Amino acid sequence: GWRTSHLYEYQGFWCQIAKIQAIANFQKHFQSFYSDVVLASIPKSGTTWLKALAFAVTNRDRFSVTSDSHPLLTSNPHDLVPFFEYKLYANNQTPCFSNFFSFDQRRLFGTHIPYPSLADSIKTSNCRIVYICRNPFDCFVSTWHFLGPLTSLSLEEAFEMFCQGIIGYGPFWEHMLGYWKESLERPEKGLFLMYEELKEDPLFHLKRLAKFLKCPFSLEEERSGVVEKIKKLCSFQNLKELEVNKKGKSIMSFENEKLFRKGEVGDWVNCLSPQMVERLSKVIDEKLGGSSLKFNVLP
Ligand code: PPS
Repeated sequence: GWRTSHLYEYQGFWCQIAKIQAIANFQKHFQSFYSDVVLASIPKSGTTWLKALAFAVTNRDRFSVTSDSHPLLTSNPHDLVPFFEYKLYANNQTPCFSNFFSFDQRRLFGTHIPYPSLADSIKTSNCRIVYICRNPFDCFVSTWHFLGPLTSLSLEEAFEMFCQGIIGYGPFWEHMLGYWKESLERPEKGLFLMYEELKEDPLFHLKRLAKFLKCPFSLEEERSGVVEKIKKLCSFQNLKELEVNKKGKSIMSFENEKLFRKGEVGDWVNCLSPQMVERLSKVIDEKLGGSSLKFNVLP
């Protein structure tokens, strides 16, 4: 691929050169089980939140969500649900799955890799894929706050690159459309969640998630408030205040505390000029207007 500000084009998406070997190893070697769950997203779309929710939901028979020793109280979600490209296949090691999962536990993985570049066994097996999508305005602003200080780019330059599709694992429209199409074509295999919808009605979407993952909440659970407790356990406020999330690094060299900034819908109004809003609206219209994918951009 060719170089644009540390990102290279690999299999049609933008990627840091340092990650290419890990991704290639994952593609070549990963073997999925039918029971696996892959949580996919473009960065800064709600990955950490989805990991927490899916972990709490699928492990609630092992770890009561009301327990004082629930793993989410002492581990960052990224340590419970490893990324293929940042954890399992990083450093060119052969992954040690037993560091993350006991043999009888359902495996949950995270990834930012676009759908067409997933390991074949994920696409061909019966394992489940859950995608979380966020409106591009907030996605850009979140990325800017996270990565901006680490680059020499101005806000305007970073924004222009984002609009041209030059962002890790982007273009964002191709990333979203790849998983969107998959969820429409094979709804039993792919679930498409929206950050904004999850914010608006977490209980409804948590039930959808549990049903999709074949562990629906029983009436008894609903009556005793288990769904509500998972919502609270995984809420932005709760996770942000935990000691474990105020220190340490769970994704490469990134501080855990930086994973919890505002956690709101519509913060882009505080960052983007009217011209920027117009520019990105046009890009969204041009690239996604023909699809049935639509965003809520206001709280
Ligand atoms: S990463 O690095 O890709 O894993 O980051 P990701 O988790 O996808 O995105 C970070 C943004 O998600 C917000 N966040 C949350 N929102 C709601 N609920 C919970 N529990 C939660 N946890 C993290 C986080 O604050 C980032 O968004 P912004 O807009 O920057 O606040």
